[in-house]
Parts: sequence; C-alpha cells; structure tokens
Amino acid sequence: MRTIRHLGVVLGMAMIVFLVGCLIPAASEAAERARLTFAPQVPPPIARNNPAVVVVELEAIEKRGKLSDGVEYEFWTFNGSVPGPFIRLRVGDTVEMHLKNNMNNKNTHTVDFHYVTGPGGGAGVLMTEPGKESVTRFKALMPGLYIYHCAAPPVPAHIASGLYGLVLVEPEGGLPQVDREFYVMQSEFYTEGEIGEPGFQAFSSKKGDAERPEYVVFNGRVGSLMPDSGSPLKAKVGETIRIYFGNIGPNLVSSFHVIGEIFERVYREGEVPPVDQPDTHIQTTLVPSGSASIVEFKVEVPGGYVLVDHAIFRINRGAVGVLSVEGPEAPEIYKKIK
Ligand SMILES: [Cu+2]
Repeated sequence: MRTIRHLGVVLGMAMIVFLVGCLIPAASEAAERARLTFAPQVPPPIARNNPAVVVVELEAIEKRGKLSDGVEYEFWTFNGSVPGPFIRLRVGDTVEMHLKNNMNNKNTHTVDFHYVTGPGGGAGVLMTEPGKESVTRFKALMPGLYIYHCAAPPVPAHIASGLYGLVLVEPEGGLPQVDREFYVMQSEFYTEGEIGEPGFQAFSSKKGDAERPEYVVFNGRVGSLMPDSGSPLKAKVGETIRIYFGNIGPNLVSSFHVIGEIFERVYREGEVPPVDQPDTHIQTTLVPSGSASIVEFKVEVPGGYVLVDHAIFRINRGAVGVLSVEGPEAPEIYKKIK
C-alpha cells in the first residue's frame, strides 16, 4: 500500500516536471535558423505569424573568381557568393547576427544592414578581424526590402569588391502569394584593365572615384542570368512573377526594365506589399544606389524576356539577363501576321 502511494507521488512529480517542461518553451520566443539562399533563389515565405529569434550566419570570404569569360577578379564575398545570401525575416523578429571573418582573409569586414535601427546599421558592433567572429542582436522594426553591405574602411572598396546582399523583412501577415520569386542585384566593377581584357584584373580605385565602371552586371558577374548560366530565370505562361531587385551601385542608378513586359505593380525603394495604392503599369523603374524595389508581373506570352538597365549602353558592360517563359502561344495577345 505504501509502495503504491509512493509510486503515486513519484508519478505526480513526474507529471509536474513534464508540464513545466512544456510550458517553458511556450513562454519564450521560438528560436530558429534563417534559411539563406543564393541569387537568383529566394527563401520560401515565412510560415509563422508571430515574431521569433532568428539566427543569421554570414561569413566574409575573400576569394578569386570569374567576373566574365577569361576575366578574374578578387571578390570579397558573404558566404562565398556575390551577391551575398538573401535573408528573409518577419517584422518584430530579433536577429541573432553572427559575422565570421574567414581566417585566410587579409581585411577587416563588417555589415551595415539597412533594416537595422541603430548607429551604422550595425557596422560598428560587427567590425570583425580575420579569424574572428562577432555576435549581435538586432530587432527588425519595419517591414521592407533592404540592402546590406560591408562598411569597413575604405567603404567604397569593400562594396566594389562584392560584399552586399538583400534582406526582406515581411510585414505582419506576409506578402501576397505569387508563383515565382527571384533575387536579382545590380552592381558595378572597376577593374584596372578595360572591359574584356583577359586574365586577373585588380580593383581600380581611380575608376571608382571617376564613376567609370568597366562592368555593370546582374548577380555578380557577366552572364549570370543568361540561359546557359546554370542559374537561369524560368517561368511558365500564366504565372505571376515577383523580382526582388537590389542596386548597390556603388555609383550608378539603375533604370530597371524587362523588355516585353509591363510591371503590373512596383514597390519602390524598399516598400513591400500589400499597400493601399501600389504604383501600377510601370515600364521602367528607377532604383537608386543602395536601395531595392519589388516588381510584379504576370507572363502571358511564351519566349525570352530580357532584363536590362535601360541606360542601354550598359548591356555592353554586362547588365543583361533573360527570363525564359514556356507554354502555349497566345495569338490573341501577340502574333506575327506576315
Ligand atoms: Cu569589408
């Protein structure tokens, strides 16, 4: 009898421990690791409808890579890629930010996040020497599509070398659903040799000062968004497309245009849908250096749609890509008669 009563007490205590164990995680914010993607891929929409603690891990890596066919450049990258990863958050999230600076790097790096409210957008507290790691906490106060970039001195050289990317902070309730989302970022490269000059090309601070780029590209190199690139943009007739378009410059303003399409909606300079009165039926949209816009459109006719900076001589410097659309012809919209 005493044994049974003793067992009852033990079971009761175990039940209390179990219940407390269940209650503790529910009482604190859920922590999760941000799912990062490389251009032109975008992470899936945020599924939760409450803020969370989100761990974001970036690593500055300096490495030589291909800028164009036969042309190499000393890229400074986040996580090995130019542009750096796309980071997707929700308004109200607390970001636990980890910045590593690879031990083989020669330079100090940091990040200025345009979504961060506070001095330098975090650049001061994230300043990190090679082989070190910095950890910070930032709260995402406002929804938007934001640039992030290195801001270690000399800032222009660090940006011109490839240290930038985009952060999307979703509003409460998320963004309206679309069929496909793409991540495209425009930037310039200032090389000692003229465009096309083969071999390794060092960064030219002089050309940066003069605002005379040799290359103007989408997603970090010439041809990254061409059909044979290994990361082409593809869609099907009838689908809705959303492009998160960033322009880091470092000098030029972009006149972003998709040949053969009209942007049904444009959200300028970091604004995100839904908004009461979006800008509609836009042919070309201006994206300042250090900003980003969202464009949305539906593809009705199959074929190739060419992404350009409509300051059109820049297509000769690399600012060109293709969205390939497959599906049935639509002769009621588009047809050759003779
Ligand atoms: Cu840097």
